[in-house]
Amino acid sequence: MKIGLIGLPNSGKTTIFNALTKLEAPVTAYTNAKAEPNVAVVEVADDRIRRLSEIYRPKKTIFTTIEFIDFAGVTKGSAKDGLFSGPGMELIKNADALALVARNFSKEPEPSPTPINDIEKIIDELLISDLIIAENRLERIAHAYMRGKKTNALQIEEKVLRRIVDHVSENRAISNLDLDREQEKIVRGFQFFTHKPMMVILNSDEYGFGKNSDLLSEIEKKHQVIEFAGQFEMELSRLNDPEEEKLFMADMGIEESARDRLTRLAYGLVGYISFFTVGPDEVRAWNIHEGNTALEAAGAIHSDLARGFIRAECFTYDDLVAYGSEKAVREKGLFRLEGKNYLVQDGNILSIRFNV
Ligand SMILES: Nc1nc2c(ncn2[C@@H]2O[C@H](COP(=O)(O)OP(=O)(O)O)[C@@H](O)[C@H]2O)c(=O)[nH]1
Ligand SMILES: [Mg+2]
Repeated sequence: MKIGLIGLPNSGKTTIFNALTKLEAPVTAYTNAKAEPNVAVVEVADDRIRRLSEIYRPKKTIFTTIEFIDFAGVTKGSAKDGLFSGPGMELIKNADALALVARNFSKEPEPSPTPINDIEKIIDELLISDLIIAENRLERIAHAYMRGKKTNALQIEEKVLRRIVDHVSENRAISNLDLDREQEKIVRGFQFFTHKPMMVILNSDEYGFGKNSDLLSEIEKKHQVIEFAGQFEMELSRLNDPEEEKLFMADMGIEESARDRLTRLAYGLVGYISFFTVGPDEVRAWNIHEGNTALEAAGAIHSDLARGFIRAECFTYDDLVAYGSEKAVREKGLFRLEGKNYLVQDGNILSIRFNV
């Protein structure tokens, strides 16, 4: 999963990127437009995988990963190109979800924090950017019509783009638009910003953290939101001493690391679930979407497994842990054979029988 961090300059994107990735990208005021985007891949610390690894003692243990993109292309007030331009644009267009960082700390020479306004400002920019893309495409479709290329496919595309233009013009995100499967596919191709799942990270200072329930409820009316104490959590992530980290976190009333909290929210937002494959060679976590079938899970592992799919052997992580071994799970009758339409559940352990 790829998560793009966006927000106004000096909202703390790079600080949060560092907290999430334990990296040390330079945190610098006012260098945004020129800076390269920071990109880092981190493992999703799923305790279930650790436990499975203890049980199976495989040669390799493979976690799923999240790629964080600290997008540096937002420049203040350059109306001509829109706020979103510059290096990293392509990276952010490929993100599966966006995390909008809103400043809720004071820092000279920035004015007092106005997170609600900042969120709206960024969303306006995202909407404008989407509108421009849709209108440009409509123009090109009109040209094609004039050259006599009024195909069925183009007409379907035109229709959905017109709906998008109307919708976005009313300041509404494309993710709220009801689209059928075919339309969804067309729209996905444009990688519109407001079509992506989005969360807000309220970046509060150490002193205010945990005391912003009114502000959080206000943001929650429109967005999924999570509060970070960015600066503090970046410093925490640099301690490299889990025990000390825990003590400091407890002091602040933080129960889980920033990365774990964000990961949980992002999985929910994107609709991801995890299933596992186990054995003496490899214990591995995989991500698919909620509602995906056993056949789709097989395809996530390898296209051959989907092509030659026969059955999925299936049991659950919870049963394995409850009864202690695969053998015990079988004896309890909790080891099942599922067909290709079986809806895979979070925590399923699968073994695909196939034949190619
Ligand atoms: N007090 C405080 N300062 C922060 C926090 N997060 C970032 N900063 C400071 O705000 C400035 C801008 O942060 P940076 O991460 O570079 O913002 P970016 O422009 O969005 O990438 C830096 O001086 C940071 O040290 C925070 O949570 N609290
Ligand atoms: Mg930055």
